Amino acid sequence: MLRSFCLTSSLTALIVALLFSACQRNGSGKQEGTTDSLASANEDTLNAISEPLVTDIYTADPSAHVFEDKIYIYPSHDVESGIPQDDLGSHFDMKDYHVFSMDSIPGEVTDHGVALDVKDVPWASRQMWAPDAAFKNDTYYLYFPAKDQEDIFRIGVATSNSPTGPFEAEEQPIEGSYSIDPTVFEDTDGTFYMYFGGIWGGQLQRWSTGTYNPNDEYPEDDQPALSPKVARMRSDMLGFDEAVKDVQIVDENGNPLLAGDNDRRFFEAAWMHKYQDTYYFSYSTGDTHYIAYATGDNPYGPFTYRGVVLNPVLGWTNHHSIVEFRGKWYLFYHDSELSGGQTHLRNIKVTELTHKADGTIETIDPYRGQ
Ligand code: FUB
Repeated sequence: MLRSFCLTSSLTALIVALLFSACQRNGSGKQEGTTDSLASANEDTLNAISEPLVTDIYTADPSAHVFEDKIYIYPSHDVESGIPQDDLGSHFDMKDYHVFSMDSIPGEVTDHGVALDVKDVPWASRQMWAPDAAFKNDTYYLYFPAKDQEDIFRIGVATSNSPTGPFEAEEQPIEGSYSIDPTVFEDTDGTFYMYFGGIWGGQLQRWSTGTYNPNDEYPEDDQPALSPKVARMRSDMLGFDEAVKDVQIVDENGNPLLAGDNDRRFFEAAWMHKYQDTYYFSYSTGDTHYIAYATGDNPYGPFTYRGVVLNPVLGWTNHHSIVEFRGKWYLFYHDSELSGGQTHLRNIKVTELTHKADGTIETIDPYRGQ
């Protein structure tokens, strides 16, 4: 089914025409472009602000952390497995994770090889989607979503004594976990929280009653949007220390963002960072392709929508992390430059991010001339 792509940023008309107008809805709720056009448009007109960090394999969804005064990146490892597109996103058929490190930004990127393979996760069957990592108790924790034997997304945890792995997975997924895109945030008091969730292919809409319902049920457009989730982590970091809660994202009047507010409502790719005592909850708006952010005064929210961190990138998905390193703030993100725009074959990138004096974040255009 052809579907027009409502790109509201000001990419050049040529890029818009070539890259996006032929977008086809694929089953996962992701959209696929016409590869040939994308490849030639990419070569001729894409004027990206940053280069792919890794060029020999496809990488996406970069979660960056500073451990031992280095940057460590925990991305998805995109592969072409030949699985046709379907409504479940089955073609995002990732099988393992690699960890990368950088001594400086910019700087050389080291690939530390396979850190965890789906075949070594007892409960998981397929689709190793966007991961994250944390460090506590002299242990590194890798958090990752994957489908279980019933094809339900759960969130797993694996441990290592090194930031680069190899990681050993727990026998079972985290109790009470579901959906995708876990991110684990350490507050300044040392408490860790996991944020997670993603709609459409990420299955969050199947959990609105608290238990799994295999039917996709979405709120009406004039009803509050589905909320991302949060839970404080146990001190052993292997499970939740409390019942999972909704993360409320509200507008400037304190009203929840509505399901029909596609430019602003949560879709997937949660991330949390703290800057000058303010909590910044950022996320992808999915089918409108922004990385948006909302701020609050505590880790549970509510968070008030503030604007856009990153405008749409080449490809369908937009997914990021925000990290401070040696006094500067960076946005790690991805696009599909290397594959000429293929939705499921992406490459990670990094650029500097600016917090303005009024507490807002300067919106980043991933391509010059927008
Ligand atoms: O990489 C697979 C999925 O695509 C991620 O989990 C989403 O955030 C989107 O980037």
